[in-house]
Amino acid sequence: MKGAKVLQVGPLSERFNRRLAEEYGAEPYWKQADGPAFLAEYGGTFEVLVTSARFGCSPAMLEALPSLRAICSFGVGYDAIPLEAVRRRGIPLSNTPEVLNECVADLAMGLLIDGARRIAEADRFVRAGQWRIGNFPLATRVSGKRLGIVGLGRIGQAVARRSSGFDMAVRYHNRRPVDGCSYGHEPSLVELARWADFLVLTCPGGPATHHLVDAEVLAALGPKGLLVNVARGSVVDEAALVAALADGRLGAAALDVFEQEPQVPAALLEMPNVVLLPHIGSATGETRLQMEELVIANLQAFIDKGELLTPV
Ligand code: 8YV
Repeated sequence: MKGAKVLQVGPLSERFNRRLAEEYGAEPYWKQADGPAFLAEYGGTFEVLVTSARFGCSPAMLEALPSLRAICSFGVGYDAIPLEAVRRRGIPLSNTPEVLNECVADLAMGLLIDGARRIAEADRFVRAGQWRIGNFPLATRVSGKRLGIVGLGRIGQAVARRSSGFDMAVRYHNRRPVDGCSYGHEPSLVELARWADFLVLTCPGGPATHHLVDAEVLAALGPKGLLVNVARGSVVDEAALVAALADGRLGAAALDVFEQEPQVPAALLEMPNVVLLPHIGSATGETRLQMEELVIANLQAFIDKGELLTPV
């Protein structure tokens, strides 16, 4: 595998782009003026693809890489990679699990507190000089409330751990109960939403969870409920979310992810009871560095031993 030809789909940090180019000779796909023509000419030479949760790999790109032997992706989610075709061709795929759990869970709690206590809205209130005119309206208590978690995986469990500091009751919705888990498993997402004050989404994206949170779930969460999404925009029916917020069937939403990033529905921009973030769950200097190191460790392990370190 020495000198494996590496193709990098999209730009990551400047530091990481440089490292991949200098140490692995990675070819920057995004810099090609005509991507498909480039793949038609050179696609057959690449053996390893470096990509990310954001850039993924289109089915057409996969097809244009007939010599591909491994994919190393930056990020934990791999819903932007055509998994079935990858598996069919026996191409191993690595992601960057674990290292981002704490930062994504921290952000979920931040969004939850912001959504309930209206922190960003109160900040806008002060900046607009409105404090001199009157008091900011009352918000919603965080401590002691009911937290519903959709997808109690590694990140969901990190959110649950944090919530104990706020004396919250926790229940979760997964397809199957998690072994040895003391939180209550709720097989019906609608029932979980009905029970919860705050519903936090930490499940994977992809076809299995597409529009899992629909109009019925949002109505069950209710006019006092708060939806927090740090998972994928695709998990929520965004049109139904906008409608539920617009007519008060849902209380509030705090969102780090959207269906068509970086597009955010215009209606949400106008709503005071909505917190909007630009997909920054894992975006801290510390975590992004660890994610880069884990991509490199996978790449190097594949070059040295033909095996990935954290295959999915
Ligand atoms: C991305 C993410 O890695 O890990 C994931 O699944 O969504 C993020 O951490 C980041 O946006 C780069 O694609």
